[in-house]
Amino acid sequence: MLPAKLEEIESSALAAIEAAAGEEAIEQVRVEVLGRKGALAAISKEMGKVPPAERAALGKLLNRVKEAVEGRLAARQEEFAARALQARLDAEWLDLTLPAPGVRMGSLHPITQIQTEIEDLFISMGFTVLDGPECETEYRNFDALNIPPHHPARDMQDTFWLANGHLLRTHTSPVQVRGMEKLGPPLRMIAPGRVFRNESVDASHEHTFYQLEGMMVDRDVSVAHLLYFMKTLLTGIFHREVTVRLRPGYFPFVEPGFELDIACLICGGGGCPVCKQSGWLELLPCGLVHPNVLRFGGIDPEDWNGFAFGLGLTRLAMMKYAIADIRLLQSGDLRFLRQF
Ligand code: 2NL
Repeated sequence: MLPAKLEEIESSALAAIEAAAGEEAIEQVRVEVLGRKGALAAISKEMGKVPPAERAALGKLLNRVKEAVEGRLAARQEEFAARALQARLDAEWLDLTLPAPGVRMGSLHPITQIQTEIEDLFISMGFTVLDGPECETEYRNFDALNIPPHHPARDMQDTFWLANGHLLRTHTSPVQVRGMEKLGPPLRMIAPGRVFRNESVDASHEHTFYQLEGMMVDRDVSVAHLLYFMKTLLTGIFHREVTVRLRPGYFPFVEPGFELDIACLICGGGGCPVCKQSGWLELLPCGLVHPNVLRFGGIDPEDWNGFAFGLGLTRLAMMKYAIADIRLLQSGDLRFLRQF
């Protein structure tokens, strides 16, 4: 009778182990079958009543059942442990060959790119790159440039005046005035930087924009020198030969003064909306430095003369990259900036 009971315990224990859904269910089977008050312990207690002749065989059977159940328990336990490990591996799986997410290379602002390119070109021709304050005196921004006291540029409408009587520079010319004072003749310098005009902002006007001015002072500088450097500058900017024309232009700080136009880059001179059908783009005001300006800079115009020019970096960036709205350049909008 006991052997049959043992067989019954074994088969129901093995069935329970197979059916167990997890480690807890298995532990329950272990307690019920192998535990101190379990089914096999109960059988052991009854061993005393078994006739001695059958006792050895029964003991053997008991051990076999015990080992069989223990063996299956251990195997199932391992299976559950392996399954749990696999689930964790699946959950934590990483493809280490993927590029790291969210890492994006930054880039220089389009105006900075153009500025750096032009700086490198002038450095290669012996020019010094100068920097100066954005807040300037009326003297350096206007008087020293031969701009008369009642010139419209000095008007409240055009200039940001500060409470202390100083102003936000309206061009980078004051940096060049400082350059003349500091370097003395002969000199070659450029002054790139941020300038300010008191203007209503729209798609083509900003109160803040970028300019690059340049000047060379030496003995017997002529319009031929000016033209040579301007053509070299334009070839450097556009990476090709450009056709230029000079028109007279008036600026108080140069005499003679010129407007340098280039043949339209879009239509090549035939006429299109970009050049307003004229075939020409106004690009580079320039001229020979006015003797008064040299004098204000501490340079004797009897011994020295020079040329100067002003280049709108903001306008150049808009032309180069076909940017329709000037406000994009200072918007900080990453959708715009990531294109460069
Ligand atoms: C402009 C102005 C020009 C200059 C700027 C200059 C500076 C000194 C002396 C003489 Cl210190 N000239 N600068 C010369 C010619 C034209 O352009 O508003 N350009 C966008």
